[in-house]
Amino acid sequence: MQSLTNFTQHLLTQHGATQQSRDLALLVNRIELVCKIISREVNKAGIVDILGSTGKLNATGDTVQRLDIYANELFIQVLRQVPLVRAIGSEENEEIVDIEENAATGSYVVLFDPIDGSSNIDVNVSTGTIFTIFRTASRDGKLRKADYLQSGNDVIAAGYVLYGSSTMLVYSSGYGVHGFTLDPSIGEFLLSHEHLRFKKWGGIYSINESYEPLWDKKLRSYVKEIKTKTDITGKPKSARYIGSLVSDFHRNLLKGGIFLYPADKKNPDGKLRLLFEGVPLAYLTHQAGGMASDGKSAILNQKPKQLHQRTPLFIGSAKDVERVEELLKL
Ligand code: P6P
Repeated sequence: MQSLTNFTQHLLTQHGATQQSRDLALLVNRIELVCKIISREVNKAGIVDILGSTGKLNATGDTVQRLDIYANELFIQVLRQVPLVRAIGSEENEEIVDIEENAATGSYVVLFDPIDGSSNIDVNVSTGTIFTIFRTASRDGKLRKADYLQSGNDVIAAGYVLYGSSTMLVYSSGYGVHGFTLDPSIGEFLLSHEHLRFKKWGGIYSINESYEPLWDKKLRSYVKEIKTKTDITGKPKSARYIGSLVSDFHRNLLKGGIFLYPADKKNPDGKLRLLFEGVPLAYLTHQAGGMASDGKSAILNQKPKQLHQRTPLFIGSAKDVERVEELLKL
């Protein structure tokens, strides 16, 4: 019998019908709506040039936009209509979106990367939406940096939607990590992977090895080690790197592994963004018994100074991340 547990039912069962759980149910329900539309559009790849302008006009005469801009605008349009949302941060927007009309009712900030890895869409490689929900720190209706430059320890909920062979919502609000698979025939995300956990040691490593000439020697020694030395799992790791963070992360979550995007000569602070990628995935990782580090300390403890701040990222099976930190600290 197919699971008929949808996100809202699962959340309210876990949290009880508290005010915060009802708020979260509404916020994630809106995120689900946008992601169902993105899923529909992503699956049109090949029929419509969804990364360029189609050159076609829609019903109201607007030129249909590139998908990642389209997704970004849709997220902002949908979320700003939720009175609970005080501000929105997007990887596509340089500045925070201050929703002044919600000053009296908004007590949440939603940060998202609308389509991480969108350049993969036109080669039919999976991509993902990543989101994080914070409560505002301010209580007087004003919006301050402290309301959105928050550390991962203050996350209320975070997750991603993976547009892959199926469309999956993977999310946590502090009670473990759970996966919901979209059944397009009924338009519902239904519980399919409850209590996802990282393996202590993973059999996979994910890193872009074309940058090896840019790495420092300690990182080189780690990658050499995992290709040869048998660690507690008894065998060297396999390389899997899709170039789409959510896909690499999701596979490693299900099968065990470590994803590495280090700082290097080209990206001295790393390439990935702390608030839009590092924090939400580190939150999920912590909830799933894994570890997430910038090479020196836990991602969750980082105090963001800018909205688009970058960070090195070592994330996944705890024992593997511990080993990287050990070697990088030598
Ligand atoms: P590189 C996609 O552009 C992205 O932000 C992540 O999804 C992905 O993990 C990473 O960049 C890939 O970067 O430098 O290996 O192409």
